[in-house]
Amino acid sequence: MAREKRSIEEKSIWPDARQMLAKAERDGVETAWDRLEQQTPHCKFCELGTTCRNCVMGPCRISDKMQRGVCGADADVVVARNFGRFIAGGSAGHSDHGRDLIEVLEAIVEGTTKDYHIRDEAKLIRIAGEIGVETKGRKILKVARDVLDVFYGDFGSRKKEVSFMCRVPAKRREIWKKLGMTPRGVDREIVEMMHRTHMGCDNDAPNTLIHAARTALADGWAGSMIGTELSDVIFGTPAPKKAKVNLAVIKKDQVNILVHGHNPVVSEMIVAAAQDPALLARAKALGAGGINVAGLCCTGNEILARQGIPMAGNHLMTELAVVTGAVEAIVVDYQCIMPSLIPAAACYHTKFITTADKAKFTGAIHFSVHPETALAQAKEIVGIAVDGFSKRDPNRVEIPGEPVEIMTGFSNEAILSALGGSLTPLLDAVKAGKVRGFVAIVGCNNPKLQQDSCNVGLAKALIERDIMVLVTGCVTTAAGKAGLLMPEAISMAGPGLKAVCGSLGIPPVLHMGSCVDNSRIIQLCALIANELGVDISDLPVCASSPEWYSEKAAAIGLYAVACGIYTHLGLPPNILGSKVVTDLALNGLEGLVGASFVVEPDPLKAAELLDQRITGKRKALGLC
Ligand code: XCC
Ligand code: SF4
Repeated sequence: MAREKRSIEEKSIWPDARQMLAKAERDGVETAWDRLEQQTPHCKFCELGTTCRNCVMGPCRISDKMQRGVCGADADVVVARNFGRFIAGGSAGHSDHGRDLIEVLEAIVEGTTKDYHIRDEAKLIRIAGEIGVETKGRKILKVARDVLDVFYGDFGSRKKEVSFMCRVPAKRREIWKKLGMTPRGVDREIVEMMHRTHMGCDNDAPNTLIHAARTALADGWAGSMIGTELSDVIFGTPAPKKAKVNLAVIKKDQVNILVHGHNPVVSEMIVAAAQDPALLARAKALGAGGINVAGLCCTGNEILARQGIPMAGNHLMTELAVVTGAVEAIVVDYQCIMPSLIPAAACYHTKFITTADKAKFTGAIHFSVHPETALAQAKEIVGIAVDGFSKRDPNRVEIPGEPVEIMTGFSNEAILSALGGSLTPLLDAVKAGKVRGFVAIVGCNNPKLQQDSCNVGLAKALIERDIMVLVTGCVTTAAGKAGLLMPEAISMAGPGLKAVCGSLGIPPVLHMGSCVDNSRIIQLCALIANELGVDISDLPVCASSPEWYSEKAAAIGLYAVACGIYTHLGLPPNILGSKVVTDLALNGLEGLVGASFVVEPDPLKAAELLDQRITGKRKALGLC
């Protein structure tokens, strides 16, 4: 039986999405929601995680009737292997992104690029100090050379542990060591996961899952963390600033360029190129009032947090942004870019431009962007967008509503500086029960759920309970559109959180960046744990990904749990076909790493569960 057709109201909570969904229907543009209807019901075996395609004696499906694949693998082994590869995929995405930043830093050091610079030297020096690179009296480029060599080493297989293990609280390091969970090298853990899940290797589900956690930790404490830290070094560390969000940031009278994907390496260049006087003059000559760059998804988060570039939308808004009919070009790097954007763009005058050799799309205009030539290429790309303005059909343009104002830029450095340089005022507020705890709400949209209903519902329910919320990724846009990212949102918070945020002039929901920037959150947890002399699992801190869809979100969830952070998911991963794996995820991990997953689609029930967890942690710390 096919999934019931949902009304536009049931698809998304947002007026801008609803208006564009109606226009998409009129314009004949198919969206993710339409295709979900076609794809439903999904294959039950795949949903349960009990299909195996790891060799050609199969593919095999495991069920009560057929309890083993041709090789003899049972449901536990098959589910664990599939989940392990899922985690490897997510960890690979974040980490390969991190490596790209090392390569840009290398190009800076070697002088092969003039387009990128070290914008935050102080941060580079701080990082160097942490990872044991000599800084005293040395030129910044020499320090950078050594830092990037250490980071390249973190991807390899010669180390016993990745460099940023130096940030992990001692008790947590011990736990990982005992369990064989210490991440040694990014590529090594991912390769080992592929090896273990080949036929005839790791046939003990819990053992596979321990390695899955190690692979995820290599993402969190190396791949992603290197990505975040070097992005700050190269493009500047985010500081609080105001910006705007939703589809109305697309401007009727301007050339609109949307950047989509994850890495700031290209989007930062597009932002720079859009200020080029010659291109601006060309735009004016064609009757445009200017060149407007706005973000989508995580590369949007990167330039939003650092530069205050407006955010047009999150994952499920990407097709709908094109439906406005006012987008001259959509410029992408990699990850979370729906291939459906090619036919959607083709319905309008929108040019779809790819920039990464590892993420080409059939039918796109491709630029092989490299650090050596990035700005010149970005100017060429912006030029294509500008020229496209004359092809826009004004009769097909419809831009919904008004933009919403947000505050962004809460890096750990920014949070510390808002606190006057020390964590003490925040910890005092936690001890006094004014801020009862923290929940990081992260991740995506998933058309199986009403868009952003859970993301927003959970955030609101938590701040009401004096629990501060940290957001990254696609939850940012959701929180922003709901007005939660402004200091005025304290009116929706409980009395304690209201007082604390009010006196600091900050919102009760803080935007900490993109999905790789979840590394900021685990670093913050480590800082707090170290300050209190406890483990991360002792803190009144939880995580949640209410509307997740991607392999990367699963990797984030797993590294959060492995760090000792109780993690809520709005939808289960495809593991329910194995009792061993499911029990481990929901219960067994608690005994091993001091945290587990909990699955709950209802945001209010989820808030209650997270609140209970935080209450328990506060009690254990002797706080009321
Ligand atoms: Fe992708 Fe990062 Fe998910 Fe958004 S939140 S849909 S992973 S863009 Ni990362
Ligand atoms: Fe089937 Fe085993 Fe091959 Fe998987 S590895 S496809 S379960 S025979």
